[in-house]
Amino acid sequence: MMNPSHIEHIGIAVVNLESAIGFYEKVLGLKCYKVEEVKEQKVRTAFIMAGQTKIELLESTDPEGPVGKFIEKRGEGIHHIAFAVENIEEQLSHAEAMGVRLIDSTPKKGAEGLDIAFLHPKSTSGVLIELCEKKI
Ligand code: CMX
Repeated sequence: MMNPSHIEHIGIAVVNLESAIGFYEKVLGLKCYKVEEVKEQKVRTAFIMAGQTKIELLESTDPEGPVGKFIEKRGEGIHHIAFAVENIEEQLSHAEAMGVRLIDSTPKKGAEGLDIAFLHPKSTSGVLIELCEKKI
């Protein structure tokens, strides 16, 4: 079993990072604590904490990247849910053995230094799921 300890973040695809940050800061009164580009994923990300829950805003840096294609097909909105796990490589093997289609068979480096890997939404009732692990 994967037994995730918590939802690490909720990813939201946006067209314009600065204007989306404006909504969260000026309307909701939350604070964006970091903006980071993740070149490998072709996104710029902004992080906001709402209590213990992290929101990751995602702006595409390339129309052919995953978030660019998502926005073109579906528009802005919730893009993925990320679960914090331990031993991410073992969790990927477990998921594959359970018949889940993996997007990443080995972890990649994501924002905030996390090791990340995605499960395909066609195997997960339509929700793109990210596994992530903070390795020390
Ligand atoms: N949530 C739910 N469904 C999604 C989806 C998402 N985020 N993205 C695509 N899909 C759906 C598509 O709508 C499509 O469904 P239909 O066939 O019913 O139309 C299906 O999945 C497959 O789509 P596709 O067009 O064949 O494939 P794409 O080229 O759109 O790629 C995916 C889809 C999920 C494989 C790709 O987006 C991917 O590799 N994602 C993982 C990486 C990523 O999202 N990185 C950005 C975040 C990085 C970070 O958090 O740091």
